[in-house]
Amino acid sequence: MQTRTTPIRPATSQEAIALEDRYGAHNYHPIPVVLERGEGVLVWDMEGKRYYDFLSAYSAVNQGHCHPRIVRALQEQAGRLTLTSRAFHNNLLGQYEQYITSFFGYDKVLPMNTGVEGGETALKLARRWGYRVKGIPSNQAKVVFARGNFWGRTIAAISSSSDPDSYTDFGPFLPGYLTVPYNDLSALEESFRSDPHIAAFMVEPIQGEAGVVVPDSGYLKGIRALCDQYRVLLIADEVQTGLARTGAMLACDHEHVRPDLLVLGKALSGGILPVSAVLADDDIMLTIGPGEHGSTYGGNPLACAVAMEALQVLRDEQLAERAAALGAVFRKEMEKLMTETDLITLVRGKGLLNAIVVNDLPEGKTAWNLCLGFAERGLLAKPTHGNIIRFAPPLVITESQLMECVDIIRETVIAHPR
Ligand code: IF1
Repeated sequence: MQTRTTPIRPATSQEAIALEDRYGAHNYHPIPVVLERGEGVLVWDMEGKRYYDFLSAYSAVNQGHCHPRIVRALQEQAGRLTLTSRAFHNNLLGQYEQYITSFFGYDKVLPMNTGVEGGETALKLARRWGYRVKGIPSNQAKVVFARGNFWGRTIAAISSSSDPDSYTDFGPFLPGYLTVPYNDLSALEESFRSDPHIAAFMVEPIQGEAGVVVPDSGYLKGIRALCDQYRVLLIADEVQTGLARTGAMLACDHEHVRPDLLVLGKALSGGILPVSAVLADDDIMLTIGPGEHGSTYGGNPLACAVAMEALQVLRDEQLAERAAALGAVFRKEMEKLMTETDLITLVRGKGLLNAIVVNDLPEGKTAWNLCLGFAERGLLAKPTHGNIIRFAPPLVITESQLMECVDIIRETVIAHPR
């Protein structure tokens, strides 16, 4: 007979970690902190210790943890109607679609849930457009990616990855992909000239997981020009860089570049539930007809209510402007710190998406140990590739809070044994 079990409620962080270790897949290696509450830029662990969140769930919490307006939108809708599937209409989907397409200036939106579903949707739209508009022979469409990309964990996503941790022993991989070095326009043009069947180039305006790699100014404009010249669609993966994070509503805005397909996710819901979206004009979007793509939760009324409020908060609280101003302050402070220690060899970023490169090998432990030190002093961050630490607080952070965090970073770095 099945023994009735009720959830075992851990009393301490240690007990919570033990439960995860025993009963959960080991597909992450988190900083050993167990969070149970969040508000704005602050989070608290199970023992009540307070931290500044300097990761923002990889830029999904740009509006701050549990933003009251977004939570209220969730609560009001959750008691009314949460999911209908797309077998029927719902009263919020059209309102949301009009709102988000006018917000970003596109004809239409295809609503999905996770960022990688957004990327896959953009890939399918680009291939469809390639066959039905550009006239690429059936099943011969290519898509170009930049090396160092990260757009999720599905087989289609890792098939474009240059990171062995992402793709090793998950093959065979998706065909029809070409890769070029990031931030290299001549290599990109070379790939466009090498194959007449290229449908699209998918790229992050700043490479997040690669370690906040900011390309030369003019790179995005150069991509746009090459895509126009060779009739290749530009897919901008703004899942991490979008929604005010880099000091503009979109990272593409810094160079006034309009992608053909715009992929959004993460902060599109303010970190409340998975919401993603692909925006495009009719000549691309209408290549997919009824019943040819979708998902159970895509465009659900709960997501629509939350996403509309999350977008409005970005505007009302001028979070892009804040990110631009405070990001400049943060990088200046990090550059000052760089003169006080040889532990940091580089500071880079845009807006409040920044990173420091630590003076150690990628397989070294310095970055990890610094993050443990930050946590002890009340700041949460995590290394990306080995020796790079990403700093990305919620965009609602105040200047005095930011300076408190700069002090925590400085204290930890200076105190670190050399
Ligand atoms: C994990 C990384 C960041 C993304 C970009 C699409 C997606 C992501 C530019 C897919 C997702 C997440 C995935 C998450 C950790 C985090 C991450 F470290 F994995 F690489 F942010 F840099 N495009 N990034 O950054 O969105 O399907 O996850 O909603 O997998 O651990 P998703």
